[in-house]
Amino acid sequence: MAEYIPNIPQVKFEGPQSTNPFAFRHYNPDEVVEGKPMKDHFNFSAAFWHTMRMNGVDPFGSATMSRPWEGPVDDVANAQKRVKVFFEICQKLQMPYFCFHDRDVAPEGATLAETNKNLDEVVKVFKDEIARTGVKMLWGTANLFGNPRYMHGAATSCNADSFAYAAAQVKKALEVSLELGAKGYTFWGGREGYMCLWNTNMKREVDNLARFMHMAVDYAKEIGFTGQFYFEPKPKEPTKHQYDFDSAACINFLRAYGLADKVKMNIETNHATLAGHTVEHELEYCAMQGFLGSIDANAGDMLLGWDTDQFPTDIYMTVKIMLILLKYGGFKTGGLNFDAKVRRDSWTPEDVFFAHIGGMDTFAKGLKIAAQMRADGVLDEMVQKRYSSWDSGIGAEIEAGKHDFKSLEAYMLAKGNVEGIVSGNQELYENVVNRYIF
Ligand code: XUL
Ligand code: CO
Repeated sequence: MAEYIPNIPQVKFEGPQSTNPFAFRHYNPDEVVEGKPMKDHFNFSAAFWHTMRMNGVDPFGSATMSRPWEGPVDDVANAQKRVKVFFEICQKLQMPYFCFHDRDVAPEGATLAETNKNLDEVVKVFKDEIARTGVKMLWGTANLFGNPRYMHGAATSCNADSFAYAAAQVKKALEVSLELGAKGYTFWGGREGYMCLWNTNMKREVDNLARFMHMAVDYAKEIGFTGQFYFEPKPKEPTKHQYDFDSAACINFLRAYGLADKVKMNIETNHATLAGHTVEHELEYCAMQGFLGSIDANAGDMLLGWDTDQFPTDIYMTVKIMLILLKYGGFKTGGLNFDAKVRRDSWTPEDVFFAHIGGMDTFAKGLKIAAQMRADGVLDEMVQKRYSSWDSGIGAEIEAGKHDFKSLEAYMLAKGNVEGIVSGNQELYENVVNRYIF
């Protein structure tokens, strides 16, 4: 089969000593860690919207990216060719999964019917490429934010027609996800939020968002789509306040509206930091309540207050993520989707490869470090000791439900004061972690 980017080689594992920029130094897909091959710990996925559609436009300048395969017009034929290039990239990167929004992959037509027809034509190519390469769809989603019809939001719009159009779009996106064998479907709020509370009926908007998600869940059931639904939090951008602010807000929403058993969370690092959290905070919060579904792997820039969607290269971050994933038994349906883009001045196709290789390698090394830390059990032991007052005596009695305020007052009156307070040893913990990292 003819290659579209013949100058870029197949990326392979060459080991930590390799200096080949097109090789993995740590990501060795079949290497077994904690009883399963590395590749199954990650379920790495490429995001079509960034990998294939980001052209470098920003508010200050025009497109910069060189993408030699792109034709002069964005028609269906060009979109179909782009899909083939995408699968070549996935194959060369040993990327097992991909994700896309409906509008990433096919151009909009003059009517909804025409747009759906365009999508069908491109989906045919996806189907062939999936069969040819074995690269699979992690989750599908719909772009309910780009078109001006969604300027006030989609499911939370003040305009009922916008809601109806969005419903039609998600209906189609679910059918496509089913046809392509996607393992999930993600709701990201797009413009589901507000710019100004004066003009906003918050209750009506949030009620309608729940109504919308119920319709999606019901339709998935009707057509036999059994993929996992995910809700992806983001506190701000494009609106000043998104309703899916963070996992605590999202999980509360899912519980309040009867969606808790239908939808899990998709956590994105850069969204976590925009919310004033860390990704590990968000992951732990979801996981401890049984809502951890999938991860959008990227990183923000702490000096910039927006969603920079950079590739993850911070080993501390990947160690923390992998520790949580390992602790909770890993992904069931989700994966690590690189919702990340190269910088505007990293304009060559090669840069797309360097970016993904760096992300995959940083996670692979993070996994190995996390597994070693777990095998040695040092941190666990230290934390367990810190909480040991709960393992026997009064602590064990409280946790067994044997006490109330009156009995605890009696206990403290007899004892006089608190005993056994130990140091937090934060600096020691940090040194222990560093022992594994360098
Ligand atoms: C936007 C974002 C989206 C979702 C899918 O910030 O993260 O790309 O991941 O709609
Ligand atoms: Co995302």
